[in-house]
Amino acid sequence: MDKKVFQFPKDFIWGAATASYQIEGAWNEDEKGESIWDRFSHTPGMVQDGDTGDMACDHYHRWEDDLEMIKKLGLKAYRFSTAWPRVLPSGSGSVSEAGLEFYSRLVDGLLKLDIEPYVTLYHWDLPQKLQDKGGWPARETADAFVEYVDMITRVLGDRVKNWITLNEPWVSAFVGYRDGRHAPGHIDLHEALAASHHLLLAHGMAVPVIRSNSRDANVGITLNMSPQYPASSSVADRAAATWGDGYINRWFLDPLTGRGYPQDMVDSFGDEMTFVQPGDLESAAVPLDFIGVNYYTRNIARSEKVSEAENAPQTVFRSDEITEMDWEVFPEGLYKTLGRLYFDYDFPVIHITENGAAFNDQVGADGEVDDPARLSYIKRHLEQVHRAIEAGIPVKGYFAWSLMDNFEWGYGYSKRFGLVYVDYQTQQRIIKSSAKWYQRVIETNAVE
Ligand code: IFM
Repeated sequence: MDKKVFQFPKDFIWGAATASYQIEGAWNEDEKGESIWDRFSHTPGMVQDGDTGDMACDHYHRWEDDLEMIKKLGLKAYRFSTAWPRVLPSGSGSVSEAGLEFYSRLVDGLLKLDIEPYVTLYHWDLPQKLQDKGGWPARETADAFVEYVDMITRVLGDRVKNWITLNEPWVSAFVGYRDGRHAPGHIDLHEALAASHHLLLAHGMAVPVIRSNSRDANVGITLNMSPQYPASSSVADRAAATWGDGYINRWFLDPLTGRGYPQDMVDSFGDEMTFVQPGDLESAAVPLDFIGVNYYTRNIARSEKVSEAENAPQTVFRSDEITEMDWEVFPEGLYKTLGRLYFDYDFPVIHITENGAAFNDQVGADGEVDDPARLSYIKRHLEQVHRAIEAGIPVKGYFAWSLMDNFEWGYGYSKRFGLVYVDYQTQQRIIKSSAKWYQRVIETNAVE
């Protein structure tokens, strides 16, 4: 039987993504200021095995070789983030020329190799000095963000044409300020809600600044999304799915698209939300050129409000295929998510700014890293992307997470998401078999 070939549109953008704290290292070099992740990872007990991003992939020093590697993989686009405390060590005020030059050289290097830069302006490394003044729960942090964005887009705006204001603000707000599993490690719902609001405000205020400093730029934001599937058809499970959707998906999607905060969630949180000021929600709903979506898995919602025995029999179960993050492999959820962004929320362009999987990769006796499970994960997700495009959904780009193994936040270096293996002792990079396969996908513009 003939193998099915999924041919992609000719201008489809094939990329891979990283983030500053996860790869750069050089945490206190040149004039770089301390970030909340430096502080958090240096606090005993916060990160698995005491790992820190002090050295990470040493990308700050090895960036030229890394760009060569990106070129070798055939990537058309590279998504990376700029570290706010590298550019403005105290978060506002004095600027680090060394920091600006680093990113300027990186952008020039990419353009020279004909690789399109996609720059994320905030991927969780808030300057610690701003956290000391209240962090994201404080409104002033949004103003400081605009100052930082103005600075960096003035310098890079002539060459960078694709900007992402924030990466996964839900994680910044709720995992950082409600669950305490991420920096700054607070456990306070009110703080998390205020943080989410100021992140939205920061985004909304930054967009026009980016547009004025970077002519003809495409500007968007990246959200993590996870479709919710009720575990049964019971009222309780369906309500749990609606709640999960409100929490993870609608809490940011609705205000970004002019619908304001979802009332069911406002009621459920029971917070006065006094931090919302007139005009804020208009500002947050600024029109965007694209939405970035990070998709990894779905959630099966099972109500804890009634006992298992009282609830209808569960009919939806997670499959046995689980990644090292304990996330179910569920490619169809990506199709569902893309459809929703277009049909329900009407975004004109969608980029998948992250998708990928952590597996326990090993270097074989031959020095190679064979990772068939990752290859299969990416392949099946790309098939869903193709399906979405066929259905008329404007998906224009796909960025694998991640270019290389890196610091996986609270899990330290224990989870490997890379297309490229990193030996953290020697900093040697080894191209995994999934990357070789992806290289072929890019070359042929098709998934086979
Ligand atoms: O590593 C992270 C990334 O920084 C943000 N999105 C999810 C990835 C995997 O957990």
